[in-house]
Amino acid sequence: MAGVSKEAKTSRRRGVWRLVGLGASSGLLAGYAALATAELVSAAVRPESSPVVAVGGAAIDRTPAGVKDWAIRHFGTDDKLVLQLGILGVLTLLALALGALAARYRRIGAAGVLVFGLVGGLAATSRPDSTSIADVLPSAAGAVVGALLLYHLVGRLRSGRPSAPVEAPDTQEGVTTPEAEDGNHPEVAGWDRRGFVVAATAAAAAAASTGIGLLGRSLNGSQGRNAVVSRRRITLPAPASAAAPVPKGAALRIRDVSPFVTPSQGFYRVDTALVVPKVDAHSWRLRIHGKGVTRETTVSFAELLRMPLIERNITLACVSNEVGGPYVGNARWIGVRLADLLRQCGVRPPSKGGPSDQLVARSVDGMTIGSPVEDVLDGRDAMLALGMNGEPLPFAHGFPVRMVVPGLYGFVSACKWIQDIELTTFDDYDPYWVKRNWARRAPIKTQSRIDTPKPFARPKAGTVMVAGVAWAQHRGIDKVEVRVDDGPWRRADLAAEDTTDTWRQWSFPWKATSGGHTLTVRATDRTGQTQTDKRTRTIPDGASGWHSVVVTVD
Ligand SMILES: Nc1nc2c(c(=O)[nH]1)N[C@H]1C(S)=C(S)[C@@H](COP(=O)(O)O)O[C@H]1N2
Ligand SMILES: [Mo]
Repeated sequence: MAGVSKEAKTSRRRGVWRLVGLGASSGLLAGYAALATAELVSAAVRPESSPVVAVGGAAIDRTPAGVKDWAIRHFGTDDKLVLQLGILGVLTLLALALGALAARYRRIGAAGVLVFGLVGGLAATSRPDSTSIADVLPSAAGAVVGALLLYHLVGRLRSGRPSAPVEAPDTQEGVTTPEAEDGNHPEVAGWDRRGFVVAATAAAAAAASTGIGLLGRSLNGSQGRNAVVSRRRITLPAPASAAAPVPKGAALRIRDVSPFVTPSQGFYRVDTALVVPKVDAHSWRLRIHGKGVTRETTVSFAELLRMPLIERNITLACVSNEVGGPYVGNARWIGVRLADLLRQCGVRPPSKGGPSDQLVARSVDGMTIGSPVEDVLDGRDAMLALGMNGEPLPFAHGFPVRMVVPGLYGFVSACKWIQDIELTTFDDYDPYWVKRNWARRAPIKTQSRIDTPKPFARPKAGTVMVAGVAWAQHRGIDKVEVRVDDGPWRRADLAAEDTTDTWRQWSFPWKATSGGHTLTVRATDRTGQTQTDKRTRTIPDGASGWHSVVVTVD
């Protein structure tokens, strides 16, 4: 650089930064235009083929079990939103970087966009629910639009300079001209400002309007219209075997205790689906096949509706529920007794010589969930549920059909959007969660929770109602005890029992004295087992330990 004046050097440096900045902006625009295009095309193909959804799904499947468990615990049902925002954040950074790179190396930058398209396309076609090569289309279209736009925009940054060689590839020359005639900033004299602004504005407007259009569509939920219509047309018949009326005393009149029946809207949701599957009940089929199935069967929704239905209250729990956590709920389910259907297919339990000991349920979105055949056939009310709390299943809870097995955690029993049941063995097949280090067999652990007072509440001295729920599905709750600080365990009052498959409310009138106190609860089930104080993590087969709440009495 000998002989170049200081000013010229500074000017050159500023010019480079400006080029990088404009390049990064071009990258961002191209990136968003690519995403908008991909989303638009995915709306036509199917929502799950969107690169964000596909890459997100692939990320979920590859997330280490511990991280996923952490995400479920910390973000709850928002875990998916957090993941998608994270993906958008990463894409934004990558787009900025690619744009800056493209300002210097135009072809490489544009090629980089195509590489992202390739990643998105591969992710979309390798998702378990992908059945068609058409799933690459959103990523491919997005990548082509993004690459062309980036190429064009970055080209504007260097063209328009009369002396510039035509398509001078990848040089910085254009920016170093110290003077410009037209009064533009001298550092970027060589760029086609008008062309850039026009193209950038057009791209931004197109991307923004597509984005708004897509938002509107997702808000009014026009996706899966057939599924919505099919759900609206369903009238659930009266069950052949109704649930016994819930005893009057099963629901305590205490504020802040979990209601005995959890409303569907408030029912916890845990699954790996970034887009809730919208399945048309009309075309839905369930296939039952595998080892020991002598009569392979495919049933339709209408056929299930014609079978004798059972109606039962069953408390569902998630293995990711921490002690004191919210992932447990009690609903009234209506459906077909699974054992009836399996017997019609010739399935026998292993204890009667049947060759299969694992029932693998497969959902439309590729989830696999394995349950012990013995449990499903042992007389408990395992069912293919068609309804929840008096209406067809909500989409988020598995419409049109899901499994529910009393006593087993959801990840080993409660397959939503089910479409296939395969009889196999635990030796031969590891379902989704087992591949990720969760247990093969996971009966629900006896648990109890304090719903009120809330942690760090400040009740007044005097009688304070301590209350909550306890569950030990299919064994039943026999006793709940409460301890204040390090005092003796004292029996809580138990609400009436509905069935052994449902949770039980409890209450304990506490003579609270002022100061800080720790309230602890434990339950004992009908087998005589008292909930252990040994704290374990949720992985691999559910958390154990006692729930405590610290309060300050005024
Ligand atoms: N298809 C599908 N079914 C699924 C899951 C899933 O991720 N995909 N998650 C399971 C888990 S871990 C639980 S705890 C229950 C939760 O059911 P809910 O969301 O209706 O409460 O669904 C089970 N069924
Ligand atoms: Mo779960």
